[in-house]
Amino acid sequence: MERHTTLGEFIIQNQKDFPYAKGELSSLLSAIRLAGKMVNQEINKAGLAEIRGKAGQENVQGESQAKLDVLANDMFISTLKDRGEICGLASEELEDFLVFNEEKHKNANYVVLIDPLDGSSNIDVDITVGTIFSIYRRISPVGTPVTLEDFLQPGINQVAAGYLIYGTSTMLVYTTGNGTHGFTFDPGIGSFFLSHPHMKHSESGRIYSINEGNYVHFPQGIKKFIRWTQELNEEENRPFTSRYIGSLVADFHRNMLLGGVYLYPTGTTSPKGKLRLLYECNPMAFLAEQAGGKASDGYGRVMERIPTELHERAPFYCGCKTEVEKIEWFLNEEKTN
Ligand code: P6P
Repeated sequence: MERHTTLGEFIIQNQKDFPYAKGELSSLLSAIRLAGKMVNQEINKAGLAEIRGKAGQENVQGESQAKLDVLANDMFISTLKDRGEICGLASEELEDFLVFNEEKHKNANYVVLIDPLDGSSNIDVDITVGTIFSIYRRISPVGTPVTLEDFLQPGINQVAAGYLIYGTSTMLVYTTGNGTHGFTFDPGIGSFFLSHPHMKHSESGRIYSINEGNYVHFPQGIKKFIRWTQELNEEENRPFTSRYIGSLVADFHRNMLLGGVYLYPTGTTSPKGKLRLLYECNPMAFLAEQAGGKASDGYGRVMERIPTELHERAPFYCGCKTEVEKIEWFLNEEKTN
């Protein structure tokens, strides 16, 4: 049986793909890999250790934090800070960004934005959760303290993005702009092995993922799209199948493998959408586009939105190109009527 390539070997083999790489991005990805293994270990024993349930505090989003949210956040911050490749980090769990300005960080070129544990409300009920990360080159001068502008870059500036999915198996999926590749963790060996090279969205799919409990709050265009998916049309392979896990990483990963589209529209409870542009939309959009899919805010490429604040939200439609374009069509039809 052919031996699979490890994540470390893959990164080195593709070192040339990293812009301006002097091994920094490789080292940064290996730090993320290490932190992912540590979080994975904690998640797998959540039911045993006293790390389930609420941490008794709220994050900047006003959401009550699970103990594992805090644990995962701390693990990624300490592991990434340990390396000298990043000069700052922003986390969905923290109000403000962190400045890393020890001696070892003074020549650092990169910043990381992270959602340390996405879908964490699912942990106590043993449903798949994930970590999402996004990496940019700093735009402020090297050697100076990182600034807010380094984090408020459009998604098109990302140099790398990815997620860890803690599911029936644990995987790390990432892109540096040369395709989207998936690595499966072998706990017996303690390494990630290349299991899904060049992951691809099919042109069209027949799964739609949305929380239909919010139907009354959806824009008319989204209501029309949902009704469209439910009409009988054998030629267009309809009706669709509804699959919604309540964990973006899990829904995204299944839709990329099986063909589908994920929707989180605006609504009265979330007038700008619920998902965070910097920590969720942009990294998943980068991965989707690199896999031949599409990621839209309903009217345009979500990665072209210019962020104005760290925790801003955006409507998010992501997956197979055909269905994302159908959603845009319905929303634009509503706009022009
Ligand atoms: P709702 C998790 O909080 C998350 O950000 C995504 O992972 C998930 O898809 C969505 O929110 C679930 O939101 O409102 O359907 O519970």
